[in-house]
Amino acid sequence: EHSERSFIMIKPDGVQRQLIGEIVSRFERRGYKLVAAKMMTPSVQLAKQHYAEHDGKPFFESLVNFLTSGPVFAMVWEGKDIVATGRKMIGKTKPLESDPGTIRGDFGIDVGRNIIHGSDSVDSANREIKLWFHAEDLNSWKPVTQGWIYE
Ligand code: YYY
Ligand code: MG
Repeated sequence: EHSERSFIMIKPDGVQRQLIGEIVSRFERRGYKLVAAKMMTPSVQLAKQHYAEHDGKPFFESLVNFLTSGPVFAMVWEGKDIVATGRKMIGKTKPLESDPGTIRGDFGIDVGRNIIHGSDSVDSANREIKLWFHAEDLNSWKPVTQGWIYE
């Protein structure tokens, strides 16, 4: 119950701009549960696998270069409708469409420096979580606040 999970990753620009705390705080305050997190610099292979759907597109190479340019903060968040809600909290891909109040809309300007990634479907989430985390690093736990967040 309420066990949907999403892969959320603060990209190198978000880490450099010291937005980890701000972003983690937004998900915590919303009521979502952190089940895994790690800081790491992704390999080119991992970045290419992660963005495999964009292989061949004009921005693919610069996207992979950007993602591997420094540490990212990779996370798994859990809760009711986290995939769709996470995308709303992140904001749209196109800068002109990323509304104020969203992470991209509050902190970013350029599409190639858009601070954060979030899975776009439950299937993508499952694929990405497997790609970035070992199963034993996903923590199942019950926050004491649960009864005050879910009816
Ligand atoms: O899922 P989301 O990150 O919102 O966008 P995608 O269409 O999956 O593209 C992945 C990533 O690629 C995007 O976050 C920035 C980059 N990108 C780009 O640099 N230029 C584009 N025209 C489209 C996407
Ligand atoms: Mg995407």
